[in-house]
Amino acid sequence: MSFERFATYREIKSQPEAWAQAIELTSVASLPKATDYEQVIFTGCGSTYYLSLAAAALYQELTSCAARAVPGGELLLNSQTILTDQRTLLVAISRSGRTTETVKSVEKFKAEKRGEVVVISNYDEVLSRLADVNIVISKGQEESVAQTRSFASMYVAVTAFCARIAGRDDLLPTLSRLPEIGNWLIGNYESYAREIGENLNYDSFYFLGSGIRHGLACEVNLKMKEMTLTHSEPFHFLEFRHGPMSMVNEKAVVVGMLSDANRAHEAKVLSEMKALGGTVVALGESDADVEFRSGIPESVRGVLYLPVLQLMAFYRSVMKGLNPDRPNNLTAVVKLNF
Ligand code: F1P
Repeated sequence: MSFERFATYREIKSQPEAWAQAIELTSVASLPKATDYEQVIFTGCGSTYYLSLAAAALYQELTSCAARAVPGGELLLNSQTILTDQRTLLVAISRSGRTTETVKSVEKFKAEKRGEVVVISNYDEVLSRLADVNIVISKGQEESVAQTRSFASMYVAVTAFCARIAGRDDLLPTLSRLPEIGNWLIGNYESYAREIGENLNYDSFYFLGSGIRHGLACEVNLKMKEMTLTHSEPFHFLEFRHGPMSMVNEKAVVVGMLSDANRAHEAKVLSEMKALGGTVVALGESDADVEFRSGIPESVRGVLYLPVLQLMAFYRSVMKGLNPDRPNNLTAVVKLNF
């Protein structure tokens, strides 16, 4: 039976179209100026908190301005540990635009006149009504509870947002090549993703990513949990040696999201894990199990790590007889009575 019966499969495979819309919309949005703010906060929940982690790291790398990511629930209930009396730009990220913690934390931020709000979403919902700058990537909308196409579309929007606010419009033309490379990656590596995904001898997955890639490692870790109910954890590369590598054995898969800048240190970690019996899956621009061969600058090609790993989780889910569209215990939106 065709895998097309799953919304998750259709959404993963079609995501480059949503990336293109994200680039288009963010390239024309009127954005605030980084220098107008002493503090920049990114916020979201679950997948979109992990997206915020990736976004804050990229924002700081490109602008040299301090940026931080916090869960919506923390910004709502523990804002005294996050906000100062400094002028603050808040970037709120949410697929649905309806998650209670994210909406309520933005309402509170505005009521306290803390600064301006940028919203990046896939639905023009209540969160968008609170936005000073509202970016809605409708082609990222999805049926499946597990975020794949939506996450990637918002991540590409964040990438373009950070490049533009940093005054790096020179990076925008390279961004426009992402969709074609995404389609090539999916075509070229789907069988590889399926081979690893369908191998149920594996019982644990570790996702290693540092710098602007750490938030992405957290996200693919969540995909593996949500879709396959498998033990999975994200780590910064060098951190993995400080205890967690005790878990590596023949049943473990260690996924490395290699950078260019620190490749030697990162590849060393992976080679040590292979020596411990782990199966290594390395992704990077070149010399890797999954090679992007993109020619796109490292700071703006992070989305390329996602499709193959999303497919890996998808195939494992189906092999385990689960439904990737309806993860155990989860709903598409968490609504709370506050
Ligand atoms: C956030 C979220 C997702 C999670 C699940 C429930 O939604 O927590 O991260 O994977 O789908 O909703 P949103 O605010 O991004 O719509």
